[in-house]
Amino acid sequence: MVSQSSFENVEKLLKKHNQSHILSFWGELGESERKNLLGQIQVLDFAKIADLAANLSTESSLSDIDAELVPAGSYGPIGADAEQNLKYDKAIELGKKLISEGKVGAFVVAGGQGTRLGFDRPKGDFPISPVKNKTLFRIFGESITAVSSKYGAACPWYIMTSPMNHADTREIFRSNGYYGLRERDVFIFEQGTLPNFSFEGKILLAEKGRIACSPDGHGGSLKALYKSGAVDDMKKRGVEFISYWQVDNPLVNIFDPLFIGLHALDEAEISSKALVKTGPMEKVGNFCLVDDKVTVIEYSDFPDEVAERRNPDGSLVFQLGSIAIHIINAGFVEKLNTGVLSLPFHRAVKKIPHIDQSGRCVEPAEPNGIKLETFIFDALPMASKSIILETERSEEFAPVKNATGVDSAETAREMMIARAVSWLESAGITVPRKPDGSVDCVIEIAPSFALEKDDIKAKLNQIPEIKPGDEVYLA
Ligand code: UD2
Repeated sequence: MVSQSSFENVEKLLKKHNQSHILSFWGELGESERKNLLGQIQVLDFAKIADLAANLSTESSLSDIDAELVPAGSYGPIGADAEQNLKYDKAIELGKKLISEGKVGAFVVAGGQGTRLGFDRPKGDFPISPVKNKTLFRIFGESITAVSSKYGAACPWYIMTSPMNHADTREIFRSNGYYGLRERDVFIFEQGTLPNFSFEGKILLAEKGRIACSPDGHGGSLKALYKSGAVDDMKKRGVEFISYWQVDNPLVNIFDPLFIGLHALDEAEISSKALVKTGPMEKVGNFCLVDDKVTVIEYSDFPDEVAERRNPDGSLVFQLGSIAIHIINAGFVEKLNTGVLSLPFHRAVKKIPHIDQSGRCVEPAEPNGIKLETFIFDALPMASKSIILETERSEEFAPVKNATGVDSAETAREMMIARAVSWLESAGITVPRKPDGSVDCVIEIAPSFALEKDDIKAKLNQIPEIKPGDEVYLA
C-alpha cells in the first residue's frame, strides 16, 4: 500500500516543479496503479526536467558556434597513401590480435520503432538478404559466429532494446536459436525512457495512472550498458572495446581489424567511421571540430548555408558524414557513468496520444507535444581522444530506413548484391552482366563463406559458374 507520507512527498515535489496535474486522477486509481505511478514519478530527474520544461519551446540553434565550426580530419580509406599504409598494417595486426584475445564485443542498438519502414515488429526481424531473405538480426548473428570461428574467440553480442520491443526481441532471439551463438554470449537489455511533454512543458499522461514516455534515444545506451550489467559482463570476459552499430545497416563490418586497431593504437576512447556525403543534404550527422573536439552535428541541426559550403575544388567543406559506427572503450562507458553523465536532449515535435485534464483520451491529428532523445555521438567531445576513419559506402553502409525510395529495403538489397559482385569480381570470378552493364544475377554471400573481400580467394573452388538470371547463395 502507498503510504500517506510517500504520497505527500511526491505531491510536494510535483507542486514545486509545476507538474501537479500528474496526480489529477489519483482518487480514481486502484492500489497497484497508484504504486506504479508513484514509481514512475520517483525515478524522474526533476532538476533536469525543470530545466527542460523551461526550454522546450526553444528551437536548437547553432548560430552561436557557427563561426567556430571547422571540419574534422580523418584517416583516409585503406590504400590511399603509402605512409598511412604502414600504420594501417600495424593497426590491422593489432586489431586481429585484440579480436582473437576476446577483447572486442559486438553491440547493436535496436530500441527504435521502425515507424518510417512501416514494420511493426522489432526492426532487426526485418527480412532483407537478397536470396535467403535473412533478417537483419540473422545477418549480424551469423557474422559474429563467423568472426568467432575465424579468430577462435567467443565474441559476445550485446543488444539494446526499448520497453516497446524488449519482450518481442527476446522471443525472436530465443526462437531463432540465438542465430548460432551460445545463449550465454548474447546479452539483451533495455534502454531507459523519458517523459513526453506538452508544448507548455507539462508532462503528458498516457493513462490516468501512467506517464507518457518514449525511449531515451541511442545516447541512452551509455547509461543502459552500465545499469544493465553489460559493462560488468564485459569486465568479467575481458572485453575492452565495444563495436557499436545501428540495427538498420546490413552491410556493417562488425569486427573490422583496421578500425579497432587504429582506435587502440591512438589510445582513443570513442571513435567513428565516416563516409564522404552524397551531397550537402544527406541525412547523416556532420563531423566537425568544436573547441578542438570531434563533434557530430545532426543534419537536421546543421544550417543549410554551412552544409552547402564548398572548397575551391568543389568538394564540400563538411563532407564527412557519420554512419553511426563506433568503437567505444568499455572503460569510457564506466568513466562516464561514475562521473556525471549528462548528454544534451534533442527535441522532436510529435503527435502524442494522451489523457487530457478532463480525463478524455486524445488522439491528436496534429503534432501536440515533444519527445526528447539523447544521441550517442554527443559523447564524442567528452572523450580524451576520438579518431575518425573514412570508409567506402559500397562496402559498409546500406541503411534500411524507408518503405520505398532512398535508403529503403530495395536500395539496401541492391547494395548487398553489388558488394557481393564486387568481392567476386575482385577475386577474378566472372559475373554475368546485361548489355547495359548492370548485373544479370542475384548473389548472396553468407558470412560463414566470406566476411571480407580477401576471404573469397581461399574459396574459389567452391564457387559455381554463374549464368545470366541465376540466383546464387554462397555458404
Ligand atoms: C541516424 C543518425 C544519422 C546517421 C544515420 C545513419 C541519429 C540522430 N542520426 O539517423 O546521423 O548516422 O543514422 O543511418 O542518430 N535507437 C535506439 N533507441 C532509441 C532510438 C534509436 O536503440 O531510443 C536505435 C534504432 O533502433 C536504430 C538507431 O538507433 O538502430 C538509429 O535510429 P534512427 O533510425 O532514429 O536514426 P536516423 O535514421 O534518424
